[in-house]
Amino acid sequence: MNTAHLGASVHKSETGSAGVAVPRLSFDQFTAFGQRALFRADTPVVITLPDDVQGLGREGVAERLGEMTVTLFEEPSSKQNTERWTTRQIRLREFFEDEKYQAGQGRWHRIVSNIRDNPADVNAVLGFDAEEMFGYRRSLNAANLWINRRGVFTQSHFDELENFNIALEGRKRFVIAPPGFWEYYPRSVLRGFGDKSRAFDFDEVDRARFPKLAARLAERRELILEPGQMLYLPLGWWHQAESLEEMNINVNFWLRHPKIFQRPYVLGVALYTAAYRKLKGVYNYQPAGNRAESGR
Ligand SMILES: O=C(O)CCC(=O)C(=O)O
Repeated sequence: MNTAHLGASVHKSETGSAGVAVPRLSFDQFTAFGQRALFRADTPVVITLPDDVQGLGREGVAERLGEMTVTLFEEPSSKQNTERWTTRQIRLREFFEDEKYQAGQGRWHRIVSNIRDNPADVNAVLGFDAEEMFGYRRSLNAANLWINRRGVFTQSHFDELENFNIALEGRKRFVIAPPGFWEYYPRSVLRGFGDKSRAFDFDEVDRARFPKLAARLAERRELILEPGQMLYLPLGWWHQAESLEEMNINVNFWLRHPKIFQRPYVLGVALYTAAYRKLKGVYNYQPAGNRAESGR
């Protein structure tokens, strides 16, 4: 398989109202194709992990990492929320055990904790040697553990890094749209929201308010990521995610890549936002334990 093949399969599978279908690769196809070729193809792909890769679910994660200090994010449970997330450090066990972290109480809670400094834990949670595969320990890269309950929604945004997102427990629905900046109506760049759209939810877009979005969203991808699957989400692509199960556990790798220089708005927003977050003490995805309480 080559890059052109992936591109062609994307084009052929256009389906009108549901946007563009996402190519699916077996793990063997992914390794034959190669990570670098995937980065060049620059299109979202779902990869099925081999059957013998057994990642951990809730019980295994709680048993192995229960005493770990992780970062808990909190925000009002509204898809249209304009407030920053707040964060604090807790023991992971507390998240699993305390009912206040269940959905449905007006607040959304999620663990998003960068555990890149604990490669043995990353490998144990996933069931394979992720450092060998992704080289995530290089500077600026991240290996994040995501845990939350049903309904938690991540508003539309883009990241400045290549992304592999692996589902371990629970299904997550993603809506993904091609790179672009002004046509996505970014929120205030100066206030550190330049990576987020004023159209928070691409499923419910006010077409009169955001007319330029229609053309981009015609090319959107909609998919449900199932346990045992890995999503490749290219740098600069817009995305949102909604957790569909009582318990959702994912690990994602963010990997820096020179592609960022081809998307100057991504680079500009990333540099500004990193400086802004540092100045304001806003959360910046460093591994837990190295920083104090902060907000996003
Ligand atoms: O899982 C989520 O809620 C969001 C995931 C995401 O934004 C990412 O992997 O970059």
